[in-house]
This record gives sequence, C-alpha cells and structure tokens, in this order.
Amino acid sequence: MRVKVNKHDALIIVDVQYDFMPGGALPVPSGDKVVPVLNDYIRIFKQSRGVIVASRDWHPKDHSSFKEYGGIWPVHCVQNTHGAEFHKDLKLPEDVYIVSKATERDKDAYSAFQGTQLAEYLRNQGIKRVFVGGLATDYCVKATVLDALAQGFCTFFLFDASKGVEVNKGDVEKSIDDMLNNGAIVLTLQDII
Ligand code: VGL
Ligand code: ZN
Repeated sequence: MRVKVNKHDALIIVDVQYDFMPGGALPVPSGDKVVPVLNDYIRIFKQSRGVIVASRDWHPKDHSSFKEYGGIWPVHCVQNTHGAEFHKDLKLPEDVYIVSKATERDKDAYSAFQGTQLAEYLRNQGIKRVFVGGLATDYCVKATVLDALAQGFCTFFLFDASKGVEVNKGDVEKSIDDMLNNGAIVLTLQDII
C-alpha cells in the first residue's frame, strides 16, 4: 500500500503514559517500544502539516474502573500523578491537541472520542482521515478506531506503533479482526511515502 499524509489527516496517539509502560500500574508488555515508532509518525505528520492529537487516560483518584471502587483495573493514570504523564521521550509538538478521557468518577471511556470533543475538533480542522496508534491495541486503541469509523473518518490502525495487553491470549489478534471487519485499514511506516 502507498499512502501520502496531507493536511486533512490526523495522527491520534493513544495513552502513551507511564502507567501503561513496563513497571507501571497497568503495564502493557513492550509498551515502551511504541515511542520511537510514534516519533517517526510525528515527524511525518509535522512535515505534511497534518494534525497531531494525543489522548490520555485521566482518572480521578476514586475512579469507578478501579478495583476498590467496583471496577476491574488496578489504580492507574490518576490525574496529575507521574503515572498519568506522557512518556518523556515521546516528541509531542507544541501544538498537539490533548484529549483527556474518563475524567469523571462514574464514567469509564476507552475511546478517545467517548465523552470528549475530539470528533468536533477534527471536523473543525477539516480532517478526513485518522491514523491511530499507541496503547493498548486491545482496549483503548481498538475503541478509538471503531469510534472513528462510526464517526465517518477513513481510519488507519498503525500496527507498528501499537502494543496490546492480551489479558487473554489472542485478544490482540481478535481486536485487529474487529477493526478490519468495521472498515479499518492496517498500516505500518513502510506504507507511508
Ligand atoms: C486502558 C484499561 C483501562 C487503555 C485504559 O488505555 O487501554 N486500559 N484504562
Ligand atoms: Zn483507565
């Protein structure tokens, strides 16, 4: 495949935060490996005048997705803690659009579109296509890809810039099938000219 990035394209970087890195509260195996690859995509999108978006899981400290409050996850990505910060090596540009999600105690959100103004923002910027990568493939990346498709964006899943949790074996493979079945296109850096 050959794809050329233009100014109607947006890169959506999902949840590249310390709590999803090895050693973090909710680690994604090899989660740190996405950072240099995403930096390559960032460079391309800057050169091509595309829009760059970064989402972050941004929970209050008593969030309902945490085990002690009835959820299924360990405490992670609490607002204004180190674990919620973006990885320091991720080269986000000055004009990055940051989307904070699941900021209210009683609402969880895996998708960067859920409960946020992201779709409106992208439409206002004239965006037609979105390129989604980050953490984790089988949760927040998948949910973001499916919502982007439902919102009518032509949507690429950045295979080489994403890693999954695999709570159950085969979850990543299944999530990619899900994205493909809904119209997503799987892309790697080699496909971009
Ligand atoms: C995520 C589990 C809980 C993610 C966020 O970013 O994939 N996973 N909250
Ligand atoms: Zn979360």
